[in-house]
Amino acid sequence: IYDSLRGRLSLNPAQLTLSGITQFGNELSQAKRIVILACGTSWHAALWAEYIIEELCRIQVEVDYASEYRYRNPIIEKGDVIIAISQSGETADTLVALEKAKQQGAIILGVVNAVGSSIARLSDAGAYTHAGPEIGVASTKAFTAQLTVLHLIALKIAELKGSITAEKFTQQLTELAAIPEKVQQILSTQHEKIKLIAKKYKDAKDFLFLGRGYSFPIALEGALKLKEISYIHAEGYPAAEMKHGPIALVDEHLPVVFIATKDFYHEKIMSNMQEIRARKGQVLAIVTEGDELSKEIAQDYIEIPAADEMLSPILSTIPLQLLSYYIGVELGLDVDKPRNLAKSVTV
Ligand code: F1P
Repeated sequence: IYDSLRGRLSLNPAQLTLSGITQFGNELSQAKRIVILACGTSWHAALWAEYIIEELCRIQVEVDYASEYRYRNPIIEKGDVIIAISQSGETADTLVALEKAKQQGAIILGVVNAVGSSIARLSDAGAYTHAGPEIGVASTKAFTAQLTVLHLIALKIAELKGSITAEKFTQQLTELAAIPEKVQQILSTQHEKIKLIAKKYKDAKDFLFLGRGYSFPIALEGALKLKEISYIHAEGYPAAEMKHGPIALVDEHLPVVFIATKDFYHEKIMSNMQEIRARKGQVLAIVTEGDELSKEIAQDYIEIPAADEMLSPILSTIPLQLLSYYIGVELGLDVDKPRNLAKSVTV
């Protein structure tokens, strides 16, 4: 993960060429709407990109499961741009959805890992994530690479559109360039702790993952990784939705994983954690280093370095992936080849 991120980050804004994207610079900067299509983990990257593109570029974004899009009668209008996200580049649902959008005249930009794959070939242009092959079936480093590349694309569109200042552009690139070092820090300082936490929670039958704003898609991804690798039932929700139903699930047997890093929503997340504690749920929180208050509320916590609130989700993903991995190992499962899952779903 570290190398894949480090390889392509530069502090020099002039080097943010993204030629595949700039080729359609006019279409993108004038787009009325961007529709992002993907499945599984890639769909979570799409959801995160919705928040980032709307924030930085002020363009309306719609995110859809390719597996649904292909079966409905979607509306594509002149001025819409489609972004397809796929690790394998071979996911049949995504391919069929893109063929459908293409027939309606949409421009397709691919954010794909596998060079020369079917989705890459079908796309008019795009940006490869170049994360290297995933060794296991479940998407992990491809996901953090997707977030990185989608952030770069959002910055490029924002630059072309003039929707952010030069200072903001440079600040975001600088923050992004600092991410690999912080990932490395998490890997070297939190590893052992995550193993112990995995041992403690391995027998839980259900998990809830909660996050707000930019961290909400990460809560969904944390839950999916646990299902895929450890076969434990898990649900991800926006933390604010908890009171609209999922709170009924909370008792002393339910671990609730919070992405509780310091951001705009932090106060609210802390009160959500207290609500869970008050109902005897077990709180495991991903917190920003040195955030003593959050550490006090949670029974267990994993610390990650402070980062820009848009980019901190890249960091919180790492401990969640490790948590699923170590729970799977504790349960004696083959974490690289989970049952029933295929590396690329081609049917
Ligand atoms: C989509 C996906 C993966 C998942 C599994 C099945 O793949 O749902 O996210 O981990 O491998 O396929 P892709 O289109 O990103 O290759």
